[in-house]
Amino acid sequence: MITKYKNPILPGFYPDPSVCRVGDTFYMVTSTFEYFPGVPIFKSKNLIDWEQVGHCLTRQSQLDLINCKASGGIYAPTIRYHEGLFYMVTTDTTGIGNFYVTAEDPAGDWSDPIKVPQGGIDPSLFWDDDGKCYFASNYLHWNNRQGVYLREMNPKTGELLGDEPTFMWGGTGGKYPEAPHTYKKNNWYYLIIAEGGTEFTHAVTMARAKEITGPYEPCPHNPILSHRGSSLPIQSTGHAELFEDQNGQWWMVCLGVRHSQYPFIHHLGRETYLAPVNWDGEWPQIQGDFLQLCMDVPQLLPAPVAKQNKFEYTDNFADHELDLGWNFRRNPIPGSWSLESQGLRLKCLKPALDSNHQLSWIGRRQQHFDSQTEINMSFDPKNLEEAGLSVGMNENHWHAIAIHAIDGKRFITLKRALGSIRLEVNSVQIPAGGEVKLKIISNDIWYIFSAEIQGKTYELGQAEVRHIATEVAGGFTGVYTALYASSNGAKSANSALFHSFSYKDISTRAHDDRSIVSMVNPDLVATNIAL
Ligand code: 6LW
Repeated sequence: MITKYKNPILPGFYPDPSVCRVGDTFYMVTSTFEYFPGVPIFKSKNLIDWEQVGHCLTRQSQLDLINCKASGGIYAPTIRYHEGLFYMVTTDTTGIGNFYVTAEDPAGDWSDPIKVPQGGIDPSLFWDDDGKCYFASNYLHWNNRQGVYLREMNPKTGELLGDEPTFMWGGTGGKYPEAPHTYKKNNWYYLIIAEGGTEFTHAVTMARAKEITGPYEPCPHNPILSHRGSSLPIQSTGHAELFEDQNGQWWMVCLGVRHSQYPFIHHLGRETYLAPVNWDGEWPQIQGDFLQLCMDVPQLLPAPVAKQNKFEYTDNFADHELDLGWNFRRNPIPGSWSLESQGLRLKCLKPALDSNHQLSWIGRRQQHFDSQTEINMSFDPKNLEEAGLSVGMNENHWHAIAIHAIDGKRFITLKRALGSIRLEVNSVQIPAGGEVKLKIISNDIWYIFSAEIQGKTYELGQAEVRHIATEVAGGFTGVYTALYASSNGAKSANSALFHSFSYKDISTRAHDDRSIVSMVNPDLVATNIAL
């Protein structure tokens, strides 16, 4: 029987996935750049439904992002399990460089960072059968040879052994040979890497050797995965991890992006995709050669698959802890936010929404093209204070509905940042006091903004998705919708209270991942995944 599942398995900004398996449970981590806490960790029994169990970097002593610019901070992590301990190795590109943390329980707490004194990015660990542990990272410039470099490492201390790193492989000629992972199969050491850059020309290539130090011979059918030059709905596929399930079936996770418009843009971020992999004896092959939004699999793992996650979310902030899907941009200032009986309180801190300092800002990833975000909040602004709901890529590319004051009266304004341009698009006076509902509706081209107070709706206008997309804003991340409060540089003891947040998938068209199965072929609903 053919079973189907939907890609991406993690929609929205979840790039550079890495997976390890312990028994019948899979664990996955992804990159987080300037966002805190760093490196979410998910677990799954069936590879389709992933439950976030925590973050690997939850303390400022592990991750200091205070001066981190957009798309700095944490690059690609690798997760491994060895003799009772989980290891997560990554690079803090604006901090301590390559390091790893360990935990017995993946939900945490994770250890303080152990620095590894080898440069480059995309670090990876590999334990050989003789117990030796190896650290590999990619260097763009080392002895004039770009590629993956390997060194034996003491996993208790991070100390590197031997005189200098060994060059493993530089790929097939694409730029940025990176994202190395090493596996051992049938007495061969297989090295998988990404090359071509994380854009349209991204590709996954492989090589193998009889000794871990090489010489490595390339796979005769490289790249083993690339969507370059194709018109497939998923593009930029690369940065892959291979792993075997408990039944001997191999799988790949990798990043990819979904575009809209022409020329193409993407704003949801680099997402996590899954593909079954077959070995022709010698080399791995992606089933069907390419990643699809809806994949056929001979067999899914037997864990119950009730309903593939729609990634919708409602929060009344009634729990004592923040849901794991919320992120801060840079480390939050202690005491600047709190959960109270009536909701989430954010203090009006001096930094404005376009500041690259620590903000009073808390956001969640936009995960669908067609979405609706709604919040209820109370805020009584004075002077320069403002608070509201934003949707954006980084400090210089966002749209926001701001509640603020002019001459002691309360206003709502649709504001925008487009590079160095700041715009106030539409401003309306609203009654003083009372709860305000703010709403953002999106499709692949527009965001539409409105507010409601005392039963009256205020249409605030619309703004282009393109203006906050990666192709305009730059970087490696994806769009967040966020709650924020600021005093725009003035002294303030004021705060905003957010009572509720809701995010829904409202897709009605085939381009959106979560609707594609029922839109394209209603028969598929009858598979053993209840969609
Ligand atoms: C990451 C590199 C990459 O370190 O992008 O797409 C970089 N691949 O491997 C940032 O995510």
